[in-house]
Amino acid sequence: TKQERTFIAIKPDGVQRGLVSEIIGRFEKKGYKLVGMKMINPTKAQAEEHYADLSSKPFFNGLVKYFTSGAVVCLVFEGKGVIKGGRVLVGATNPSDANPGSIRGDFCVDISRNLIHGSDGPESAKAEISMWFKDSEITQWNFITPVYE
Ligand code: YYY
Ligand code: MG
Repeated sequence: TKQERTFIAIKPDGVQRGLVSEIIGRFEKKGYKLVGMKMINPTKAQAEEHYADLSSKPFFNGLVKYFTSGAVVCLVFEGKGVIKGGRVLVGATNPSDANPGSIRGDFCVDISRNLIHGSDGPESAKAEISMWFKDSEITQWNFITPVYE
């Protein structure tokens, strides 16, 4: 069976605070398969495209400025229910509402510096993966003993 995929990005504050390994580790240890990974400095155009659905929001310009303020780690994880399950690992958008045990719940306090992005559904996952990754940048490998069918 073809497994579901999601796009995860560690935003500039996550990189600057040394949380890259912590964040990737949580997804790995859950049992999701890391199939795409790269570090980039997003352009303004990329940030605006990635957050296009929020362009009318009052926080949009600040969001684009934040996302382009440093290095971002772009990740693709694969696995059973990874889109929804990834959002659970990420936690609520506002860190004040994010449960302890989630990444936002454990490591941040401000909605405008909330460390991490995760796709919110199948359509956005598909669009975001193809926006940030070429097909040739997605790797092929298999678990010897799968954690799911
Ligand atoms: O998917 P998620 O990141 O949890 O939230 P979105 O509603 O897609 O908003 C994207 C991004 O925008 C959010 O992570 C922080 C920022 N933001 C904000 O700064 N202020 C808000 N009131 C809502 C969202
Ligand atoms: Mg979102």
